[in-house]
Formats: sequence, C-alpha cells, structure tokens
Amino acid sequence: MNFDILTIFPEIFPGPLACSITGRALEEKLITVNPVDIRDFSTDKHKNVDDYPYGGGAGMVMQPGPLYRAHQDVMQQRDYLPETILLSPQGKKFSQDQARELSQKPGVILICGHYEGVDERVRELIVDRELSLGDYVLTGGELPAMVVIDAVARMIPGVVGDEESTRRDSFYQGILDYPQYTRPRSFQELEVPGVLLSGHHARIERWRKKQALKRTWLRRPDLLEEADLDPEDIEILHEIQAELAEKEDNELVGEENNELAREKDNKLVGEENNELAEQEYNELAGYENNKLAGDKNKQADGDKGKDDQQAT
Ligand code: 4G0
Repeated sequence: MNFDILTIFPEIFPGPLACSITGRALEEKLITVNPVDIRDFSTDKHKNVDDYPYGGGAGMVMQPGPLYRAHQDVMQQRDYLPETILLSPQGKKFSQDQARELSQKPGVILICGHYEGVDERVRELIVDRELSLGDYVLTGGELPAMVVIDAVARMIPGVVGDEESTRRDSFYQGILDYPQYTRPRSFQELEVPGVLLSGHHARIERWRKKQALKRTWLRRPDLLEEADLDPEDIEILHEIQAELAEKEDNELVGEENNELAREKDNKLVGEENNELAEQEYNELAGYENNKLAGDKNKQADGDKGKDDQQAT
C-alpha cells in the first residue's frame, strides 16, 4: 500500500516509521511512503503557501493553490484513484474500523495541515475524508499522518509477523484488553494472579474476559454500548455489577447509568484516606499495584493456593 503525504515538512518522513515493524514493512515494500513538498507547488517568490484570513482574525491559513497543484501532480502519478484524507481537529474521530477499511486500498493521499487551518475550498475540491486523532490541537498534521500510517500498515497482511495478535484484536473487539503478565512470577512482592499459572484454559479465558469487562465498565463504559457482547459476556458483566453493588452497598452502581458509575469510580479514587475504597478501586480497576488489592483479587477469583502450580 502506498501513502502519498502532502506536507511542508517532507524531511520528517519516514521518521519513526523507519523503525521496528513499519520499518520492516517499508524494507519489504509492503508499504511505501512518499512525502511531497507542498512548497514545490508555490508560485510565490518566497515559496509561501499561507496567507492572511479573509474577514480578519489571528494567524494564517493554508492557501488552496499549492495544495491543489501538489494533489493534481500526485494523482497523475498513480494508476489507481486514491482516497484523499485531511488530518485536522475538525475531522471525524479516527478508529480501528477505519484503519482496517483503509488497509484494503491500494493507496491514500494524506494532507497535513498547518497554521490555523486550510482554505475551505481544499475540502470542497480534493478532500474525501477528514480525520481527527482526538480532541486536541497539534502544530501540524504530520504526527497524525504517521499515526494513521502505522495503524493502517499493521492491518495489512504480513506486516505484523504474528497473525495471532490481529486475531486477538477482533476476538476482544470493542472492549479493553485484559491485564497481562510475564516473567518473573514475583516482582517487587507482586505476584502473577494464580489462575494464569493454573493451566486451566477455560478458567484463564473466563478470568481474562471478566478482567477485560471490569476494566471497560470502570474506565470506558461508553465502549460497552457499541461492543457486540455475547450472552456469556453479558452474564459476566452482570456478575461484575452485582459485585460492585454488594461491595459498595451503593444502589447507583446497579443502575445501568454510565455517568453515575463513573462518578462513583471517581469518588473512590478521591477517597485516599479510605483504605477500603482504595483497595477496592485497585482491584476493580484492574490495578494490581497494591499487595493488598492483589491478594484480595486472588481470593475474589477463588485462585488462592494455585500460586505454586507451574504454568507449563
Ligand atoms: C488543520 C490534526 C490542520 C486545521 C491536525 C490544524 C490536531 C489534529 C491542523 C487545524 C492538527 C488531530 C484548525 C487548528 C494541524 N492538530 N487532533 N494540526 N486547525 O488529529
């Protein structure tokens, strides 16, 4: 897949994309990155590509001319019809689904905006899709473009060596990851949860699913509205909510009101003098940064005494 990038800083590409997995993808020509200097298409004697905003106001606006000509030039070089994407804070939120969709294409053109934005006619004439990484403003669209390239590249078959991780992406689609552990079994007096050493595949799967759902419920309840949960997931979620209600003796948690659940979560974090609250937060949020919480967690999952069993 080819990425053409319209930018006033072509020298910063490939940058970090030359490293690690995307670096190998570049070497193997699974992806190509072609930065195009917008200034090369300026007609200005100083190669300026920005000007003052009509109607007044602070800052500068990217002119349509250089961007339009750079875009025409790139389109002419391609034997496919590339989708043109503008990276800006005004865009639709970039998602894993969009990364997957874009990875099916032969190539895309990424436009990196600068200054206070780009002339609206650029959107009308050449932009097919406007994407934002999130609700924050950066000095330019170059870093967002690199993020998009990375996210799209790793969805291309053969880029990520281990196909298992892509499979897992879709298995736990729409919810947060479960907590992961590797050697050593004991670190700074914190133990790996016993169930992971038990060798009981079904119990491990259920524990992971429960942890993933707990995290999602407590940190990103918004995701649960979109996630496609199977009947077992919903049963586990109800189990989690019942545990929360029981432990907290707080009828707010039983209600399926995300706003209130979050409020309750925040309340627990704030109560740092309340040992029970802190302990419960650590456990429920999946933070095993607390010996007491870790031990309590093992008890809660009925795994006490499994620590001495070997994983393999
Ligand atoms: C276009 C993307 C581009 C318009 C780009 C800024 C954040 C993101 C830029 C503006 C960017 C993002 C109107 C400030 C370049 N910052 N969140 N900066 N304006 O994806």
